[in-house]
Amino acid sequence: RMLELQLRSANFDTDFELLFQPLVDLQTKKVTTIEALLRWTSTFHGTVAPDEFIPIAEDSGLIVPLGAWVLEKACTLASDLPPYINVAVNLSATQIRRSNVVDTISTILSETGLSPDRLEVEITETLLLDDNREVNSALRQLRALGVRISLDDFGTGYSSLAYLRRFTVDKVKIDRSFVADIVGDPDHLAIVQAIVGLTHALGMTSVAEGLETEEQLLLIRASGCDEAQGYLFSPPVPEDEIKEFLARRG
Ligand code: G
Ligand code: G
Ligand code: MN
Ligand code: NA
Repeated sequence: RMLELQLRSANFDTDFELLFQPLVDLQTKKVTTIEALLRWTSTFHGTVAPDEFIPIAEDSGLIVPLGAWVLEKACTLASDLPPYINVAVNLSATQIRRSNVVDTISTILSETGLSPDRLEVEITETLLLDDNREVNSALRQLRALGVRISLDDFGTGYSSLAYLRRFTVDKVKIDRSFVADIVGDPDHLAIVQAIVGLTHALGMTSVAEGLETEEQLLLIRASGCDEAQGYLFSPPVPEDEIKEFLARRG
């Protein structure tokens, strides 16, 4: 309750910050994409984790204007970066169901001048599961615009191979829980290898999330996975730091 009130009275530009974390191509070692990750510093509660405030923002509908703010910030930054760097933005189910997210996105793309194929929207597999007509149609319209779709935290929900085909996503992000145990647990390595094989068979790009060690990197690279993201490369960092990171090893 208290958090909801604080969230409702928050000033986006002063109370929120967008951090960025790179996704690295495992062959070329170059950054392909930066993912925008939202942070909230509440006047009363201090730093609040997204896992805490995103669900409140969703329930209260505030995720619609807040999500538009995130999209605008992220696309503005990307339009200022080299054209081979994409930007990824997390979309929540509420944004798709309770607003015209396709209109919002196409307006922001034309205002910022960002080419649609440089925007990747990250959705979770639960969103695909409920087989909702609006969601379905919104995703198809986004793809028709040229926007790319990534499936976040893959493997944690009721992942069905059928959904991957039906919705033709562009990228599959393998949940970090599989990556965490990959070194000690042969089952997890087998799962990662299977997901990578599947995404390639379907013409999609695979990403390993939560890479923290060189040992994990070796196994992930050997699995044929295309890209990786994690503290090993960089934690989520502010805009000026991601620009420095890109300048050093774009
Ligand atoms: O930044 P962190 O790794 O702590 O993110 C925790 C969760 O919050 C992740 O599931 C991430 O997808 C989600 N998240 C972060 N930023 C945003 C955002 O701008 N919009 C939405 N909908 N979710 C976000
Ligand atoms: O659900 P989503 O993948 O959007 O959330 C990304 C979350 O993962 C963010 O909260 C981010 O801070 C976190 N994260 C990013 N890299 C790593 C990592 O290497 N290890 C761990 N434990 N968390 C990470
Ligand atoms: Mn994500
Ligand atoms: Na994820």
